[in-house]
Amino acid sequence: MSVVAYLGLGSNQGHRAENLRQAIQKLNEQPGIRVLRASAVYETEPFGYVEQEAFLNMAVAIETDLSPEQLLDAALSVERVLGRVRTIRWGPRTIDIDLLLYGTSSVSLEHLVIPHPGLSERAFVLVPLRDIWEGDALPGYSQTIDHYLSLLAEDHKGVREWGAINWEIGSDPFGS
Ligand code: GSY
Repeated sequence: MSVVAYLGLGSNQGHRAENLRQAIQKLNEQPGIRVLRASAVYETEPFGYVEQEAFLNMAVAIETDLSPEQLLDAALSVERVLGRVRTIRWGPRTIDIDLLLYGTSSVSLEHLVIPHPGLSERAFVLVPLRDIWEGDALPGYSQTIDHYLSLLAEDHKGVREWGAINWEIGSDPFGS
């Protein structure tokens, strides 16, 4: 049985747009994953550890036959292929792939929690997700994306639309 899941992607090292584009392509090449929709790309101020470069963030909707843990393994393998090295916990990264939502399911394991905890407090996740979310209240949360965004103070938003990635034909319109 297939499920629609939502992933958050981020990059603040190297060729950020190219990292995002390759991540989407490689996710789409994984057995049991089909990318359905992609949000716009947003440039976002770093959250948590602020002494690092700005991120590019986006979100994708996928259709998947994989279980949540298999999906996590697939996301981690795409991160590895794209050269992600885990050094400092909140530190810079070539690519980060977060499992945000998996249908309406909740998962609570030591290494995997879905819906993603902190989702409702992070504009860099909520704004891209709003582009592609087909629903009302977020599963596991009682309210809509707009509601949670309205609770974030202006100076905690730090999210600017940056462009779009044409991941389907594999081109890079930015060259930066
Ligand atoms: O949680 C994902 C990695 N990450 C990000 C991010 O993707 N975007 C922004 N703006 N800040 C972040 N801090 C971390 S950690």
